[in-house]
Amino acid sequence: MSMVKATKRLRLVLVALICAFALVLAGCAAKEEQSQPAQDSPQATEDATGVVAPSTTGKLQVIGAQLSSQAGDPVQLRGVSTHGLSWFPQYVNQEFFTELREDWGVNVVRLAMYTAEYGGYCTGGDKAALEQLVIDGVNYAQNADLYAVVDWHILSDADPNIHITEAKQFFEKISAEFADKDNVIYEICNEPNGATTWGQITAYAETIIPIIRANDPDAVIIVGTPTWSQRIDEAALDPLPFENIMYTLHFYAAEHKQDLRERLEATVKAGVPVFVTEFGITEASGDGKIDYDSAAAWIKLMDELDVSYICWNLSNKDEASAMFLDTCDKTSGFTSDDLSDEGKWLVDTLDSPGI
Ligand code: IDC
Repeated sequence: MSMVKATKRLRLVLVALICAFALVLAGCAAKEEQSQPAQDSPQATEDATGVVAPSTTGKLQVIGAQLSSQAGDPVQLRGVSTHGLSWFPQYVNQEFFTELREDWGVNVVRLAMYTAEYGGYCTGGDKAALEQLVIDGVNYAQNADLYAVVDWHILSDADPNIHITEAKQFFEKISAEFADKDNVIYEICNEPNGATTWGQITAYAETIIPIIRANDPDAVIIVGTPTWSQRIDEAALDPLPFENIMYTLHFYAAEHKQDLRERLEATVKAGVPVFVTEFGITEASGDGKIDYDSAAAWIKLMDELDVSYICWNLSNKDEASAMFLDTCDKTSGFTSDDLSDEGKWLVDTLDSPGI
């Protein structure tokens, strides 16, 4: 080999080495950048499954309109609601709640305890059994790293004052039970309706909230609004005089559309904290057709506003809002073949990691 050729080859080898070294350095820098958490983003509190959870966000608080972690970072909860606990108690089990967290990627479960319908707490239902289901549900949720919403599910009893005596007893007992837990959120009246005014709801809330706060001084408490929890605007005009309060908005996407979305947007942008503790993508009956376009518009808006939301319902009832097919009698270990159209839509929407 000539001297010139050898020098050229040496130069080429050197250049290649320098390039390789530069590439390695650039790679390291990029990796370092990726591993830096985005300081001011809510993503900073996400864990390995990609959603925020009690173990990383701790006891929740409300800052302005925003549900927030113990440290003050914005938190969005996304999850599922049971059907009535008297109707479908079987889905309250540890295996399934763990699966909800790990495979479905949710971070909140709502425990819907009807007060007046079928086996209702205030209309002859088994109070002790229902309380135990709520306690079990909160414990399973805690073990699975989920927040739990304890839902006093008024419906045909349109005014929460109708059963205020039972509500006082229930919330006193249950908040004493949960006083040391960081994963509990109280929803004190699902859907006031009929002629019930915000003033009547306020009177009820001003009785119940201090009872909960006596045991659990900072708990987040969610308050239903008139007209099946659609009139968050009325709550906004006359907010409750307590910290860590949120107001309920519910929608069923095939019936409730742009005007209600505009109400949500205006209310949240005005600084009022709203939590969508129940929604479906069907008609308001919980059955009928699904409206995927309206559902997509709702999800987009709630995600943009960082509003938390919980989908109705965990059951295999023969209705379109049930997550499971009526032919499926499993209580855990679900696969996508077990899901209804709404169930499939939900796991797609949540980008669920394991189902
Ligand atoms: C529905 C259930 C249905 C049950 C009925 C009882 O899906 O199986 O028979 O309650 O009245 C709500 C309520 C919620 C309703 C749901 C669908 O909070 O209890 O569940 N819905 O109708 N508000 C708007 C819709």
